[in-house]
Amino acid sequence: MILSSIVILTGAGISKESGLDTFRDKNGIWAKVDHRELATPEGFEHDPARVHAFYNQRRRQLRDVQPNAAHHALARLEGAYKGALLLVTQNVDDLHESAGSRKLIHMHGELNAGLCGACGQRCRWKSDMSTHSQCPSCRTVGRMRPDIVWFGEMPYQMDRIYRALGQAELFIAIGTSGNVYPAAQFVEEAAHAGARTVEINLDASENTSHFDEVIRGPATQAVPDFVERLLGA
Ligand code: BV8
Repeated sequence: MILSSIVILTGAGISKESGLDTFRDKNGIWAKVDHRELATPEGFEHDPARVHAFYNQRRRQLRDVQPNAAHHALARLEGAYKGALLLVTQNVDDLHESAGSRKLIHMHGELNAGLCGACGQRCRWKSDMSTHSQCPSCRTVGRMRPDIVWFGEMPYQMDRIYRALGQAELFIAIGTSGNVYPAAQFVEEAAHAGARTVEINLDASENTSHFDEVIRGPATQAVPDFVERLLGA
């Protein structure tokens, strides 16, 4: 049997049960702060110290959280699945790689990475960052920023993602509200290419109606069940 190629998109909901906040749930991150002040280049330009503090707090939090059963199930799927598989995450946490996922794209960047505004080099960054931080490549001081894709910026590896969506026979979206573009459009790209589309989410998302199958429930239960179903097929 020709094994299908799978594209998986995850959002903040897959990390919720590991203790990380989502964005648009009632007590989500954007309910407390305005994303235009903290997750845009203009916001960083206007008050870099405040934006650094926001990301430093979230980067520090990664030391205290662990991947959950949903992250581990996706890593297991990658290891056991003989067909092509690509995991695209909107999340900036490191829980997928901690669970063992390797065929992974962080389309919105990563908390554990820095980007130099002077030389454009990206680097691993696990400690606090400030307006006094120095770029390890060009040594410039004061031009480091979190390697996070902010609103109005182009997400990473879009060509590779669209190529995978164009060849997908199965597209699964997990823990995302379908509010943010271009990620929210991936289900339509995959469907257009003939993929079967499945949404695994706690609540209805903005684009639930685009999916062939909808599985309602917490990721730590629904994702391992779905992976067993897929591997057992
Ligand atoms: C771009 C980094 C173009 C920051 C993020 C009007 C219409 C259409 C588009 C736009 C528009 N105006 C502006 C735009 C473009 C904009 C956009 O989409 N805005 C939205 C608000 C309308 N998009 C952009 O700017 C993007 N770039 O378009 O560039 C371009 C073109 C050419 C040249 C240059 C540029 C860039 C967007 C990236 C922004 N950065 N993150 C940070 O993390 O600090 S976005 C941010 O939202 C996060 O990355 C997050 O991942 C993403 C999406 O959120 P979700 O992951 O879905 O999380 P959310 O809380 O929303 O939902 C969680 C879900 O989980 C819920 O449904 C809940 O029910 C579920 N859940 C909860 N618990 C569980 C669960 N599910 C299962 N189990 C559980 N236990």
